[in-house]
Amino acid sequence: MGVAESTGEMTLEAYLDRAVDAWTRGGDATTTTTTTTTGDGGRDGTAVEDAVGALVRDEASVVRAMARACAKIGRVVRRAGLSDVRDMVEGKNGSVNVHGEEQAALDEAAHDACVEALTRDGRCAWIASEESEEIVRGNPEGRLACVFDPLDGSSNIECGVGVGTIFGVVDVAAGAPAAAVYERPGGDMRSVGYVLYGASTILVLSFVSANAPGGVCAFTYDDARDAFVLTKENVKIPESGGVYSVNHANQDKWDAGTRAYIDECVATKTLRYIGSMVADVHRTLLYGGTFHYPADARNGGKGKLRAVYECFPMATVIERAGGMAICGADTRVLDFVPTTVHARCPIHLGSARDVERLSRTLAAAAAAERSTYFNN
Ligand code: AHM
Ligand code: MG
Repeated sequence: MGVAESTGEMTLEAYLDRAVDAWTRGGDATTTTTTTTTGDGGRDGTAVEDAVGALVRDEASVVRAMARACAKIGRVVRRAGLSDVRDMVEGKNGSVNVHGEEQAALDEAAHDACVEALTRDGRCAWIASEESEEIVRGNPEGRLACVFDPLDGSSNIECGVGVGTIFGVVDVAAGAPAAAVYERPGGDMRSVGYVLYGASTILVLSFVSANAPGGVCAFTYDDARDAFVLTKENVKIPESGGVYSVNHANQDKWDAGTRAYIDECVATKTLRYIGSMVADVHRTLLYGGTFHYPADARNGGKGKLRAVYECFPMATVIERAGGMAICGADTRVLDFVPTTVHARCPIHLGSARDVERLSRTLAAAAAAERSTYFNN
């Protein structure tokens, strides 16, 4: 299935140490190989390199903080049926989140766990969450920002379906305003990842340093060691796949191109739709095929999913694994520039050959629509 397995017992901690160390020695921080940049095989110690090195170390620290928060969230999610947690699942906390949805106490607890871990870590200048209207101020001297959806798909939690945390790290200049977190294309994301709380707890991570895109790795949480352990390196999405994933109930609200592509999928592929983005995208990453949340007639034709902390990290993982992610016929998700931190964008992602075909279908439908318009 296009995945290089590596069952070494390396923990996330050790992986990040190795990555930082490899960068310091002059290599791609996300692999074990190093490249020589100076006569003695190390960095040349310029001020610029020192600054980048500090950023790489800070970034590793932010990823560690998110992983710690996710381990905590995973332990709570796993106990979802037990009385104390059930009260959090069922108990709406009386407030409504920024999207007008009733906010469950569990979403809020997951948000708090992430904010607390990042605040304690102290490397982030800004912290943006699906569950917070405002972007949270961190350390004003920090150069990084972390964006996340603390508990995506939480409406599925009572039936035991996989839910997840999605996150991304961006580099903001020291002293930059909160808007620096989102007024930029999705392609600016550095480290990205998600944690799937499913049959096991899986962290999928692409750690970036020195602005070189890292490979995609998967870690499985080991309760006994309270650690994420590296279980797959260099994950690659298959070039095409036999599965498509979309909420068919919305089909009458899609544009003609999306309908045409999905009609083709109905005839040639198998449908799998959990309704939980992390679980649906994780399956797509491993088995290939496509996942869609298209623009539809609701939400001003923008789709449902949020650009900054849902679509961008997921699109980045998929692209770094060799796949594609588009908003429309010829627009990459990672070229989209949001105007608010909670902006929505349409998303189609998955195997490169399948998404290319979709892109051609969308373009053909748009051209047909234009010619009908001009001929009438
Ligand atoms: P949430 O952020 O409120 O949990 O909503 C996001 C979820 C995604 O996980 C999933 O892809 C999508 O909503 C499913 O939406 P729908 O029920 O409209 O198919
Ligand atoms: Mg969400």
